[in-house]
Amino acid sequence: MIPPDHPRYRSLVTRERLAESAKKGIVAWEGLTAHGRGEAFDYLLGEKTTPGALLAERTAAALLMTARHPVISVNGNTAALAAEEIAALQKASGALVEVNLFHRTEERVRLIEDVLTAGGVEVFSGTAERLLPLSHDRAWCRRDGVYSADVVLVPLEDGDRCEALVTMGKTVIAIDLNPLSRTARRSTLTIVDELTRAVPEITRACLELTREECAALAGNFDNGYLLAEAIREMIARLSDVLD
Ligand code: PTJ
Repeated sequence: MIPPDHPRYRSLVTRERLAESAKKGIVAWEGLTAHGRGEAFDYLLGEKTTPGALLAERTAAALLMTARHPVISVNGNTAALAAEEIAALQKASGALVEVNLFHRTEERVRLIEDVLTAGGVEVFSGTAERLLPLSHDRAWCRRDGVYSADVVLVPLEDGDRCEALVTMGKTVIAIDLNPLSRTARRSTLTIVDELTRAVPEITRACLELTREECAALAGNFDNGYLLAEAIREMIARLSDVLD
């Protein structure tokens, strides 16, 4: 039992949720270490959405709203932490939601689809094929899903698939607390924020932005600047601690 008055209550509950999901086979064991890495970077951000992240989230909404065929690609960590938030984003943006895993087994795909469905997501679950130019199992996707998408949102991604998707001409939006990761650097747009803060902000922006605002944001962003802003936030926070 985690007492609600514990100063790290939210963080401890999240860990507990991930550990339980790992025991059920929803989250890969490796997903626990990925979460720990994310938490460390979130400390450096002060565990809050920075102005640069908010701009990236509004830009992500604009890209999803102006897309021909937007797809949200979901893995184990994302399903365990944010199934309901993904359902709300799907409703606001009209994007397809597809499960794509790094540590892929048919059983995990089914378990994760069930978690998403229970959270209110309409899962796109046609037959997967090995369609992406990758030697690992993230190559598996659906022909009418990620494969034919023009914009793909990839929370907690690996750099290889980002690169492959970008090479295929797709706009790739990553959510990654580590602004130095290959994923962050290879994506078209990177949101340096925690998943469960980022997704509701994207949803809010999908519901609020006008058509003109979407066009302006989607047509004019600089990922290098957004990544530099995230690093500047971390440096500023570290400097404050030293002062
Ligand atoms: O479910 P699977 O089989 O597809 O596997 C998923 C994992 C996460 C294990 C797989 O994609 C993986 O190995 O990811 P990486 O390469 O460790 O990258 C995960 C990135 O996400 C790291 O850079 C973390 O900093 C970041 N991250 C972790 N938790 C969060 C996060 N970013 C935002 N919000 C989080 N909650």
